[in-house]
Amino acid sequence: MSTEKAETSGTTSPFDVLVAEFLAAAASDESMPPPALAEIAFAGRSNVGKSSMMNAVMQRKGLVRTSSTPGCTRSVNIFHAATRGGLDLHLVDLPGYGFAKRSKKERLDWGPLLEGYLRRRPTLRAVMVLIDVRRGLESEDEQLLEFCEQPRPGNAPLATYVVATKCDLLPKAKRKPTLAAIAAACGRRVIGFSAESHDGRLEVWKAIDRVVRGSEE
Ligand SMILES: Nc1nc2c(ncn2[C@@H]2O[C@H](COP(=O)(O)OP(=O)(O)OP(=O)(O)O)[C@@H](O)[C@H]2O)c(=O)[nH]1
Ligand SMILES: [Mg+2]
Repeated sequence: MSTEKAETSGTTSPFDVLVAEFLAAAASDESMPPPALAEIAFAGRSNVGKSSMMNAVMQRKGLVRTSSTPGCTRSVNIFHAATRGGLDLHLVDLPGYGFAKRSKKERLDWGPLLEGYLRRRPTLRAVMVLIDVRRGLESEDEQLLEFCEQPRPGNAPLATYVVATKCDLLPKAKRKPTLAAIAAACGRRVIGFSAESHDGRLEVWKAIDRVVRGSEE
């Protein structure tokens, strides 16, 4: 199990991540570790920046494997994180969708893994749906949001958040209007994020905090 040293900025925050470690990788329902702590999952199109966002959220470089080639994350990867403010939870990296170059067999194998995890994981509380700020919400993202918002028989409903990643790739002056346009188009609040600058990290942790402490409205 790898526990890396936190990147610290000098000042302390309740959302400093004091513990961040890999817990388990599951390629099927059967190999999923037993449910324990509350889980927050990161989902979205291949290459959108799910694994990079998790490293930024956990203040670790290279704990979660990332790649410039789409299709990097191929199983449900569960990490344990504990914050200075007392949150103790799992962050879950999911394989991306919309990657046409995968073999047909792989595509067929991953659908049920993702859907099964989202539907049946009793400890799953929220899904962060990541979109590329330059592309906005695409039909597969909308389908995923709809899927996550359907009732989960026997399990608590999921909170969903739309996170627009790679905001650093937009000129500064375009960030606010672009986020506002995406929010207006999908009728939801959108959190802007950058794994490069860590912009949006606090907002993400505040959302996670509300969900995990049960004060989600
Ligand atoms: N400029 C910039 N690049 C980013 C950002 N987030 C991710 N990237 C880059 O985008 C590529 C994909 O990042 P990953 O985090 O591996 O993406 P992923 O969504 O986990 O991809 P899959 O596991 O293939 O589904 C890498 O080259 C990252 O360095 C960001 O906020 N800004
Ligand atoms: Mg990944």
